[in-house]
Amino acid sequence: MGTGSSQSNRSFLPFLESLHVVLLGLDFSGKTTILYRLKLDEFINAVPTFGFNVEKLQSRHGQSKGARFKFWDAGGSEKLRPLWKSYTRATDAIIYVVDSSDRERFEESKSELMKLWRSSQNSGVPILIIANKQDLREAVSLEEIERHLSLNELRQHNPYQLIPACGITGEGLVNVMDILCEMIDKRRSLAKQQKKRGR
Ligand SMILES: Nc1nc2c(ncn2[C@@H]2O[C@H](COP(=O)(O)OP(=O)(O)OP(=O)(O)O)[C@@H](O)[C@H]2O)c(=O)[nH]1
Ligand SMILES: [Mg+2]
Repeated sequence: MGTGSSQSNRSFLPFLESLHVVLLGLDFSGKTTILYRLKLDEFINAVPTFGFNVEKLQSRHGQSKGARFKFWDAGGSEKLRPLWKSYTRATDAIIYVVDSSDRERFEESKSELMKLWRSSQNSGVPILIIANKQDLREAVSLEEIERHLSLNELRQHNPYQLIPACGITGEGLVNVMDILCEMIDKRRSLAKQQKKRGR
């Protein structure tokens, strides 16, 4: 939980099924740019998403090598946000993208993130927060993002990690699939233990 990237030395056997991941965040935060950077390892000049993009991805390196994912990238404009609920139903993880340079909308971004963690269907779902656009001069630090989004409150509801990134160059995104696998694996192990104890 908290900031930082994957520290574990453990190697993940690829999950048998394809993992369901949803990319959410305000419009213009960089979700679609990140999706295609992860899939193609190149910069795609994205246009605003009216609806959603769905892509199959496979981890090519690290502890998660071989793991398969289905990424749902939902449009973030205000009109489309009510649809986010339908993408997060039974998701394995959420990636929440924040434009680190958009100070004027931190409050709005926090409020959308809060709705996610307050929704019972997202209870315990791991959230990877990407502080995107770190290449911009106006970008704020991770500590500031943590404060502006009240991540100390999120900690009480969902496991999360916060990482800095640049969707244009791909900097910071190399470990994304490792981090997702580690968080998903942790959640499943915890659920198994709780089930055992309940017997
Ligand atoms: N400088 C900079 N620009 C970025 C970065 N990531 C994305 N962008 C730009 O930000 C703009 C919005 O990116 P999108 O990927 O379309 O954003 P989105 O979150 O998918 O937006 P919606 O589909 O409207 O929800 C584009 O012009 C991208 O090129 C980044 O890390 N740095
Ligand atoms: Mg988009």
